Amino acid sequence: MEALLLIDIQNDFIPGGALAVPEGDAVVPIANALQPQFDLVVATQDWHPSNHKSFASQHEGKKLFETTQLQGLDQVLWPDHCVQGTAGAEFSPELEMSRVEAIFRKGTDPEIDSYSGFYDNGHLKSTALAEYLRGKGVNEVYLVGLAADFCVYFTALDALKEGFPTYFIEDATRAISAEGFEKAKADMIRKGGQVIQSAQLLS
Ligand code: VGL
Ligand code: ZN
Repeated sequence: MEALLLIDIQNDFIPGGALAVPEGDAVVPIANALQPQFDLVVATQDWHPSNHKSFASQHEGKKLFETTQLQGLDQVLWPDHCVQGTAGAEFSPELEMSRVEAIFRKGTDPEIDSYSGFYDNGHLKSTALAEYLRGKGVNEVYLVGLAADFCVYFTALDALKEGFPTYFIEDATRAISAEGFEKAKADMIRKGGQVIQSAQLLS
């Protein structure tokens, strides 16, 4: 049983959005084309309250993209993004949603960020995505979406920790930073993740 996880394919991560990932829109047609190849399709949704502490706007005197400490963890301060109920938090209107069986929301606790679809950044609270996937009989996880160097990367690391063979579909992701992505990719491979291209699945 193979699951495709659509990570944070939301308007705010697409050009024109509040935290636009360069070429983020390019992942949508690939994510759509891949879906029929999978037994199960699940999406994650970054879903922050407007006072989320990952927002630079919540820290007086701090600049966008500066790193600070939150709950004892390094925290990049982002522009306000994916605020609950706003258009920016919605999935891309071009994303096929008819086969998405479940949506896992994350980042709802204002005190801690949550890049992975499985846990918050401190691994304090689970979304139960791992249990859901096991309950569905999933034994391989494939990842697409945004951003390659943050939420897709951290979701991949947790999928590996949870024991799922994990495939990162590189051309169906885009990164915030090219440099950050190279490090993330090397780390993921070192930890047993497989980096593949969508063409290996589409034929
Ligand atoms: C993300 C930064 C902040 C992501 C979410 O989806 O990669 N990045 N929140
Ligand atoms: Zn976020």
